[in-house]
This record gives sequence, structure tokens and C-alpha cells, in this order.
Amino acid sequence: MSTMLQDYDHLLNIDPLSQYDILTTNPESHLNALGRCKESLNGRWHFTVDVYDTFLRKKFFEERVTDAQGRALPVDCDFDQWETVEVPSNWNCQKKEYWYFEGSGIYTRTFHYVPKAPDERVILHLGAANYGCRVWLNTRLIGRHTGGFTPFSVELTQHLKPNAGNRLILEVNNTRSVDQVPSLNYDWFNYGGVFRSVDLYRVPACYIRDSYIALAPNNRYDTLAVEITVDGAGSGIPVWLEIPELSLSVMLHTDAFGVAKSELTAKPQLWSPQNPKLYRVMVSTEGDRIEELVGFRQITTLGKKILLNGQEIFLKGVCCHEEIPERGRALTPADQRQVILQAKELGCNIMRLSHYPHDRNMALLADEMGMLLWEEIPVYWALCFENPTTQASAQNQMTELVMRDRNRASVVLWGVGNENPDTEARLDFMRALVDICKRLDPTRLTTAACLVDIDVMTVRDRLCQYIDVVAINEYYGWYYRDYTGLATILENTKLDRPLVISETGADALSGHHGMDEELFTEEHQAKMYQKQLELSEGSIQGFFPWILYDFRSPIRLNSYQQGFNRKGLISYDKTHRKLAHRVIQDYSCSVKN
Ligand code: GCB
Repeated sequence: MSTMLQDYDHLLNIDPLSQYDILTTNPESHLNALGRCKESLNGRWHFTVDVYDTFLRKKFFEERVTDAQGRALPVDCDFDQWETVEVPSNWNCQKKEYWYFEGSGIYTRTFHYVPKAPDERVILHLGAANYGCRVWLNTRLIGRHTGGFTPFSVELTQHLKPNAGNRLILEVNNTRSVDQVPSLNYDWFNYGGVFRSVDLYRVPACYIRDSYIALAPNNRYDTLAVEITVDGAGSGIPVWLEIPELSLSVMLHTDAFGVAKSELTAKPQLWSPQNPKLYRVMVSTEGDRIEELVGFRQITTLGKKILLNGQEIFLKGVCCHEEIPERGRALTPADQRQVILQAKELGCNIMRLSHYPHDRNMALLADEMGMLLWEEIPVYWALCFENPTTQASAQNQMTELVMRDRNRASVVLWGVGNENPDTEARLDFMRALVDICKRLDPTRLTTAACLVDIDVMTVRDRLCQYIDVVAINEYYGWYYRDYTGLATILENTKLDRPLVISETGADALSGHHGMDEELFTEEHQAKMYQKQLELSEGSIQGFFPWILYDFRSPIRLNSYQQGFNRKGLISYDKTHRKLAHRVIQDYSCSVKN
């Protein structure tokens, strides 16, 4: 009878799924310090889409193998007979039938666990799963995460079976919902699934969970601020930090919270796009050791100027989504390198990784290749700003992003939002995000793409006073045909801090030519950029064309678009450079930094 009730739960007006919402992971307790050995769980996983959430309703994760009569149970589920898909990947790209699927997908695999040390802890780390993810190990629900683009980790130790097969199940759900971040409506494709790496880390009982090192924000360039968090430690545990090239080798001690903090004298060569100098930084405790490459630089503002290492810099930017034909958001390191190279070819010194956190490797590559980054979370258009669930999700995502990338010299801007209407609730919401950035990372600037108030033709978003760099998205020459509006806005906007154009653009179908007043031609797009650059010259501290590549967007429905936003300077397949590409290239060459 009780099994029957599960099938009729909707008649009883209860939500049997809500019981799976209780476990959440604390964003500040994730394993962030990854510069150590890992065991990859990438590869083929058994997979099914689960349209009615039957897996949860019928508790298939309990994996009862036989009943009293010896029958194989559950009757309707047989993990090992499911098809297999590649992890990481977006399920939309795995099979034609899954292209528009929004709902739950279940991934499962087993792995053999052989302990290597008596006190070892095992941590599962996921690069990203869009949007919600629940994790089961050997029939137990052990973790839950929301937010489709940031990493999270779950400790497996307590529930692992040594010297035996262990079953891992990930239930990932990409259903759009009004209280999420992003919400129901946005201008990109909602790829679902586990699309970044899944790894196991073996760590000792006391392990280095996080290590944060940067030039102290004092404008002197001779002090490094370090903060190392040791999980499982009390006070007085020794922690060593070494930077051989700076002849730096110090021993610190943890406080009662397991945190070792200090300021150290050192004068590193400064990182910049022209000289992306990285230092090998080693952190160790008695039983643990991590190593990563870190660059040191200062990013500050002075009045309207943006300063990199004390020198004024104009941000020659470009925006970019994370997408590759046929594979959705599952870019390989070679794809990522190509993206940065193509931004460099355009003459950029900064990329806006819009509108959500891109893969962690982008920032590692940008560090190595000398590209500045603006990173952001999908606080995009209208959200339920007054809703505590939405607030918690945005704060989680912001925390996870900052924690993930605060050692990356390339990252100079944290973006807290994009085109959000100025209301009281939204202002509080955004201020909380700015506070998180400043608390976790006082060394970088904050920004947001603000709305222009077209009634009074100026930027008067109240958020401007809380962010370091004000950014505006404006589409004069496209959504507004008359360019003069741009000149008026720039003239009317009186700010005491830097202003950048964080987006502007026009759709052009790759290879479609015509007169420069004809919409959707490459000529029109090129002309639009010429006008924009002319009109904004001298009034801004940065310019970010929207966008490097065409991208998929189900809200773009005319005959030129057909499911794509065509504002790319380069075609969707990343091969054809449109005419506007040359305009931006020439412009970038002409701006000297
Ligand atoms: C915007 C949005 C961006 C869109 C773009 C457009 O303002 O921030 O996500 O894709 O405009 O093409 O309309």
C-alpha cells in the first residue's frame, strides 16, 4: 500500500521531492586548493533522462537488489543497462532526442576504492552541473548543490566501501524556474548535465582546503597577503609557504579556525598582459602539499581611471559565451586556448566571460597567456530579488566563483549583475553580492552592467555608488536606430568613477552582404561599430563588443537568426571573421596602453 501511495502522491497534494532538498553544501567549505594529484571520474557513465522524476519518487537510489522471493528489484530500473554518455558533456549534445530536454538526468557509475593511507579522506569534486545536482553514494544522499556553473565538492569518506565497488549517482536537473539564478528567461541556450570534470581527491585528515595569496592592497608592491585554511585543524598547526623564485620560505601557524594568515615582504615581478609572469607557490602541512602558479599585480581605480600596477589602462575588451558547436559548454583545453587566442588576435587585453562562470581553466590559461578577465554570475535581467531562495543562490554562486578564482592574476573584475531593473529589493540583493566580493577578495574591482535610464538619457542606477567600475550595455544603432542617443547619454552621465561600455553590437548573418544601412548584413554591423567607437571616444575607460562568436539562443526567432544570436564578430563555428572584426582590430591597434 505504501508503494502505491508514492504513485499517487500528487492526489494527496504533497511534494515527495521536497524531502531531497534539505542537504546543501556550504560554499565556503569546498575544496578549492586543487594543485595536487586527483583521480578522474570522467568517461562513460550510465545515463537516462528522467522526465517524471521517477528516480526520486520511487527511490531507485536505494538499489534493493533482490526481494524476499529473490526477484531483482526495482523492476523499473536497471542502472547498468542504461545507455552510456560521456562525462563531462551536455546531454543536449549526446542524442537528437535530448536537444530541448529540460528536466532531470540521472548519471551513475561505480568505482573501485582501495584506501592508500589509514586516515585518508576522499572528496568528490564537480566542476559544474547545470542547474541543481544531488549526489548519492552507495544508496545514501550525501550532497546537494544548486547553481549551474560553479564547482562544488562533497566528502565521500564516511560512506565509502573499502576494497569494493562503490556506486555514485548524480541527479542533475536543468528545469528553469522563476526563483533561480538565472531565472526563466535569458538570451542563451539552457544546456543541461555534468559538463565539467568530475574528480576524486584523496587528502589527509588535516588538509589544505584553500590557499589565497595576493599582493596586499596597499599600493606598495612589496607585501604579499596570505591566508591558508586547513580543514580538520585546530590552532597551532604549522603551515609552510614557499615561493622559490622569490627566495621566500616561511612557517605560519593556524589559528583556532584552522586559518594561517600573514603578510610577508616580497617584491615580485608584476604580472600584466605584456608580461604574464607566474611564480610557483607551494603550500604544505605535515601531511599535505599543494602547488600552483600565481601571478601578482594590483588593479585599482583613481577617479575615473582604471590602473593596472599603477598605470592607467584602457580595457580593450570583448564579451564571450562559453559554447562550442556540437559540444555545448563542454570545451576542451584546446578549445579554450583558441578562444583566448582569437580574443588576442582581435587586439583585446580583457575578456568579459559572460554571463555565468566559465570553466576554471579559462582563468588558468588567461594567467598564462596574459589576458585580463571580467568574471560574473548569472544575475541576469529580472530575478526574484526579494525571494530568500534566489538571494541564497546568487550569494552561493558569487562565493563559489570568488573562492575558485581569487588566486588568478588575470581576473580583475567581479561582475555582480547584468541589466537588472533598479528597485529597492534589487539594490539590497546586489549590495550583498558586492559585500561578498570585498570580504572574500579585497584585491579586485567590482562591476555590473547597468541599465541606462532612457527617460532621462543618463545612467543613474543606484548601484553605481557601490561598485568600482560602472558598466553600461547600450545598443544604439541596433535596438535604437538613432546613434545620437549614445552621445547624449555619455554627455549626461556624470560619474566619479570609471565607466565602460560593457556591451554593444548588432546582428549580422555571417556571409550576408549588402548596403551598410541594411540590417543583418556584415556591412551594417561594421558601420555600427565605427559609429559607436567615434561617439564614445574620450568618454569611457573600456569598450566590450557584444560578442566574440555567434551563439545559440532560443529567443532569437527571425529568419536571419533561427535560434542564434548573430552579434558575433566571428561566426558560430569560430572560422569566419565578419567585417566588423577588422574594425575592432584596427581600433585596438590604435589604442595604446
Ligand atoms: C544584452 C544582454 C545580452 C544579449 C544582448 C543582445 O543586453 O546582456 O545577454 O545577448 O543584449 O544581443 O540583445
